[in-house]
Amino acid sequence: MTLRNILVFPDPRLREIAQEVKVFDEKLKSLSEDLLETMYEFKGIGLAATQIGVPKRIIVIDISEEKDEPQVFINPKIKILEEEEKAGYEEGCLSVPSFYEEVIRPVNVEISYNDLDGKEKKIKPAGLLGVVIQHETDHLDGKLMVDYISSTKRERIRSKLLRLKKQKK
Ligand code: QAP
Ligand code: CO
Repeated sequence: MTLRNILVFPDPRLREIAQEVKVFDEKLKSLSEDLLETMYEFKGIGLAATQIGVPKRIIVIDISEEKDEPQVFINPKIKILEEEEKAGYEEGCLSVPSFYEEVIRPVNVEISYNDLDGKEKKIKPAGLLGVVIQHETDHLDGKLMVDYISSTKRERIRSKLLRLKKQKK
């Protein structure tokens, strides 16, 4: 297992469209382990491969209290079952460190995905799990939580994070 670096907004690599996974091999398992290790290290509840600079359609999530329920979703696809009911959640993102913004998303969704062995699965996630899957799947399409807020707010976050990055160098 290897701890990976997490890209920070506005890194252009966060805007890439990730490629579908077609080969379910040991390399995929090892990459998923790296994602989980990196997510746990930085106290996250979700991480997408795009965030470590690997544009493949892989996301990992653990929303459990004890941090002992890792979940891996390969090639996740979201189907909105019902457009009317939406809910707001104060979201964070390891690629937008220390900023939290409310994002409104549909509540009733169905997720189709592959497991690590390539088996096709389908779930109807409840509550936070549905929110995090939607947030992480956005990353695979180059979309970020800051795209849901006003451009003024987004610009402010952008310049703050750029300034922090230059300070560190
Ligand atoms: C996505 O984000 C998410 O700013 C996962 O300083 C989170 O794990 C979707 C984190 C909440 C919906 C609701 C953020 C850790 C973790 C930070 C994360 C930070 C340390 C973010
Ligand atoms: Co994120």
